[in-house]
Amino acid sequence: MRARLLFSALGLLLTGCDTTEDSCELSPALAPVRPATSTSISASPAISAPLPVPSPRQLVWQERGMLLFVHFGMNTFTGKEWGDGRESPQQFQPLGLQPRQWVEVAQAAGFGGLIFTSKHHDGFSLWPSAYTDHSVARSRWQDGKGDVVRQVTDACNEAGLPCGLYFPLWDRHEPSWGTPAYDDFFVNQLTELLTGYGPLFEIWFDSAHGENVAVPPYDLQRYWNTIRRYQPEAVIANAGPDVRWVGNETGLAGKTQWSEHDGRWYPAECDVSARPSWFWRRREDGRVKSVNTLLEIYFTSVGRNCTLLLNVPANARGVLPGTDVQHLLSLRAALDRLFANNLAFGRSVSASSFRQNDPGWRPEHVVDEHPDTFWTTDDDVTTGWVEIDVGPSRFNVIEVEEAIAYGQRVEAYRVDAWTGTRWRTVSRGTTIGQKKLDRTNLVITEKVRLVIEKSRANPAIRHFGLYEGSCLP
Ligand code: FUL
Repeated sequence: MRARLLFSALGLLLTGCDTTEDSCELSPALAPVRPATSTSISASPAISAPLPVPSPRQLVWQERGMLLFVHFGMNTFTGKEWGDGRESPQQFQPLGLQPRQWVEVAQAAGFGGLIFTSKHHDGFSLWPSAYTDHSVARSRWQDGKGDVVRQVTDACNEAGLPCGLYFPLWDRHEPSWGTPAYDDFFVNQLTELLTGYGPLFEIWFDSAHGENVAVPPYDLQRYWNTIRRYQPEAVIANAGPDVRWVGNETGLAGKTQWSEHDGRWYPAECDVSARPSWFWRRREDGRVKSVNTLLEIYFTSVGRNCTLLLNVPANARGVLPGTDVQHLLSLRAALDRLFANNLAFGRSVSASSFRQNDPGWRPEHVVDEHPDTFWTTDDDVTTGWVEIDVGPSRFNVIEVEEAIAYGQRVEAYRVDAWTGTRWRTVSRGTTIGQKKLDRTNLVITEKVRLVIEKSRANPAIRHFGLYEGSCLP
């Protein structure tokens, strides 16, 4: 009910997924109807991990699924994407800043956290930094006494929504940029943010620079040490050791997607804007990505072992614009509807084998909806199958998850459906990881099997789901 109440509180009428591009209706769904999970099931026993594994902070981060990115700052008022740092602080004048609305929308739409631009390349700091003359303290907004970072972090903390901060390496206002003194400036500002605003779950370093800009030798290790010192639970993304950029800004991960990278655990994040630009521009109010496009992005990011960082900019009033909000809530409704009924949940299961014949690793764990139980085989067994008797069923979406706490193992898999006389392959793929979503033609069957064809170590599968979606991109 919570999602519904918030919809009406936000004064939104959700009648369709998109009046312009989408062909099928998406009315708001109730909160997801997940099958009840048995609390009596305890976690599967640990297994050895001969591969790189996530740190605790990375593991928590990879469970977050979707994150809301909010771009807001000087560019919101100048209409630029990259300010040059010579903008007058007087131009920053939000008339009705409401970070609580951002947080309500993020929670209603099911985001696992919010990341906010504490400053952008123009260097205009949205908190009253003691280390620059280019900040909200020099604006007329709230007589120069305002602090946007405070308002955003407070709103998140009050609502229990994890908050992260975007922070660029390239500061076009700061005179010391490009000299060794810049590292001190950078660490000083970073320390203000890390120590003054409560817990932060992610620091998003933007390493973008203009085309002809000579990138100076930033002391990244010192920046990382500062974050570890003051916010040890925060992941450091992009120019950082915990989270890597997927390599484009379109929300598109490769079909083969390893969280292991260069011999270490380094999962990918897909950042993409719901609009053509990262910052709000009135002329783009009619160019918000359709719900179908957002759903497609969900499949190609979250559904390919990545975290999705989806940007919705706040407008010049300081609120998330109505169309964008409507699309986010409709996306949530579409996801809730699609994943409400796992046809494999609780069904009877058999497997080629399971580890030491110990029930802690039995194949039923792939359909128990318990995040900490999994099916695995003996150490030397790197292929195998799990068969699920689903009863008369129709599906067109397959969801598979590995127990990534023990590394990412599977290199090739397929899903077969029983035709009545033989197995027919309905989907095949390479990597699985945190989550893999495959779309298929409508499959009508009574039995399904997940076949692990190749794995770097004994496979460890924690979840298998089958769903029927009527409105898939
Ligand atoms: C890029 C920036 O240059 C864009 O303006 C935006 O902030 C995006 C998220 O990262 O690299």
